[in-house]
Amino acid sequence: MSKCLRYYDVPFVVEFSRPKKPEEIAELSKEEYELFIFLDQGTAQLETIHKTLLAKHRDVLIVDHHPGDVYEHPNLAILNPHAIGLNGAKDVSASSASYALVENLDTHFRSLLVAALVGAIGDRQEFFSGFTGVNDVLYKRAADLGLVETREGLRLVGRSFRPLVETLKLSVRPYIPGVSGSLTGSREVLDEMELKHSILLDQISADEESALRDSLATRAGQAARSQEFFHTLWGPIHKPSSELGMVPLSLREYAALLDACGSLDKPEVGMAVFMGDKLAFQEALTILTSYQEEMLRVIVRLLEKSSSAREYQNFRALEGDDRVRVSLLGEALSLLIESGLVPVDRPVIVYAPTASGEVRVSARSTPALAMAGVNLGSALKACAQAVGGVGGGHDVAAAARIPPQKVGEFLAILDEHLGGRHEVHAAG
Ligand SMILES: [Mn+2]
Repeated sequence: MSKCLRYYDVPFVVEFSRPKKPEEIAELSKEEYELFIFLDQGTAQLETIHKTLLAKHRDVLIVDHHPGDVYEHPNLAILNPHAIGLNGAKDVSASSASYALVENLDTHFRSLLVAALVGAIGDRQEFFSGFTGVNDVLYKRAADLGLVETREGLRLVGRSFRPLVETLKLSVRPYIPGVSGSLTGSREVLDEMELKHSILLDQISADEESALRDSLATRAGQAARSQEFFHTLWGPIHKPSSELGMVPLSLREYAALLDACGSLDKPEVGMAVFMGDKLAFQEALTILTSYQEEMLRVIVRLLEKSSSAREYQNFRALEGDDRVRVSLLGEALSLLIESGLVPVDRPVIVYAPTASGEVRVSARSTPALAMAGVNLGSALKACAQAVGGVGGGHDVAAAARIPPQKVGEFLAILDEHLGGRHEVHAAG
């Protein structure tokens, strides 16, 4: 969207935020801008946007892929896949939707297909079987235009820019037991295969790469002998035909780079990379390393906690703590699931106190559970509201913030809600 505005010489200001709260949107209405664009949010906030911005006849554009009721208003343009019968949770990310919009303005924006797919991958919309829906259309278009090339391989971060021993040691997707976080373990794997520690993953032969895959899988042991682990470790690697920085990255690595910048409160660095800033690229790579190191600490902490996971009839709950960065717990849970280290026969949640005195809840399930009717977004929204908190999100990934004294009550209500007994009432 920024590239589009810049191309047409439209001055603009970008602000990165979580979905805005009502009072923050009210604050926004004091700004003198002619147009407000909400990306990857806005649908769930439409009522507030209506009362504040639209009521003052300010122009609003919403490009979003979260579910919610939409309606027409003379000052509002909204593009949301859910409003036209598509599934925003798996077929369209906010970046795919933004891309669709700018491509309709001018086909020269087609080079941005790469950015659209990075967004879809970052939103975990690339499945074992590939992309679906709009994302699949965009992927095929990118491949046809020669913008992206795909081959099978190890889907680790750092293929072209880190010594292989570091690539292994820093791997969080998947988390490889005995290797991730362990320099000794990573060295042993390479020594057994007589591979140099300093070689790049991009430099080894295809045979060596599949042998490395097998030895990583063996080392990871029983816990990682799952479909999830295998497909997270090995699969299609998409490489763009032109690079944004000094080293070639796969689309998945770009997604990891952006996610790292966002998670460590430097989203503007990730954006600068995509706007073509080469200096920012170097900084982003450094942030990526810090992020992976931090994520390893969170994962290890969560793994320690997973032995004491509480089993409810309709979900499993891990209690985190504030010894690690609480904002990374949801992503850590996703990574543990993808690494086959947390079973997903039912949804899993993790909760922990935040610095602001609330309890943050992150919930994850699978497309299979979503197909069976489990909707975490609506469940967390209803159950958080029932205890005086806020929540929402997609069917397979959602989050909530609740008052600390209401945790027990929230968990009980959530169990009832997910069990299909939708009468939400206070416990007791
Ligand atoms: Mn999104």
